[in-house]
Amino acid sequence: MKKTKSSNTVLSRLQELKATNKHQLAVLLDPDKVDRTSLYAQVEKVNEGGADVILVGGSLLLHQQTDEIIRDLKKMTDLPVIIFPGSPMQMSEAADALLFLSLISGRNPELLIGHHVRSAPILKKMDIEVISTGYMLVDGGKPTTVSYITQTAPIPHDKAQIALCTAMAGELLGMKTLYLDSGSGAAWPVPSEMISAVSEHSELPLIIGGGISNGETAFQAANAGAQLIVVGTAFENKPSLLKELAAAVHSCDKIHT
Ligand code: 1GP
Repeated sequence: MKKTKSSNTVLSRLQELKATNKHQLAVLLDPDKVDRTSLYAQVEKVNEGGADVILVGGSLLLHQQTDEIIRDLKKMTDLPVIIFPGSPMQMSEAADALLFLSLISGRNPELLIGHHVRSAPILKKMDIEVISTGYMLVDGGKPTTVSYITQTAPIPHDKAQIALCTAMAGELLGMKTLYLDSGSGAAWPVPSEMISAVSEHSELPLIIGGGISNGETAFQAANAGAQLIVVGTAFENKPSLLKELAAAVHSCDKIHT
């Protein structure tokens, strides 16, 4: 049988990380903030910094350039490129995988199932790995673009039990991974207690992002049980920080072996 990108390569890798207690760092590139002409320099910094994965996505879509950016990216790096879509329009067959996000912490039907109905027929025709993802927004200490755009209340910062029950529901609904996000530029990252509560009671690989701005917060997320740590704003502000973040995330592998 012809091996295609729909062969679950990215999901298998995340599951393997969970099974072996390993951790990876993802850099989030927002197509609205990436200039195609300076992309090469950015990707060099990602490669040099020791990141393992590139996520592409953003809550707004000011410029229709997701597909062009991803095609360019795939020529510049061997790292897996995963779409983290802020809207159903953000898709590209050139990517390795797409996180098919259902905002399970919210009660906005469009973001639970509506967008999915519109994008499913297109995705079914594409040669792309689609990963069903329970997306959970967690209070990051200030309003973020994602909380405003989605018009949903995030899970309170100190309510790990709500996050845990939501994660359990996502798992029982058949989702394959969970993304806990305190939103881009959050003042507080997702708390370690919440990450460990979800990680200990769920078989699903965990993606954590929002407000991770230094080695210490990256380490805490990985050490609490996240497999993939996502960094956007910190990389945009200071690309040289990436080495510290990657070292912090990868140092957890040694602790857990
Ligand atoms: C946001 O998880 C991402 O959806 C990344 O957040 O920009 O704060 O790193 P930051």
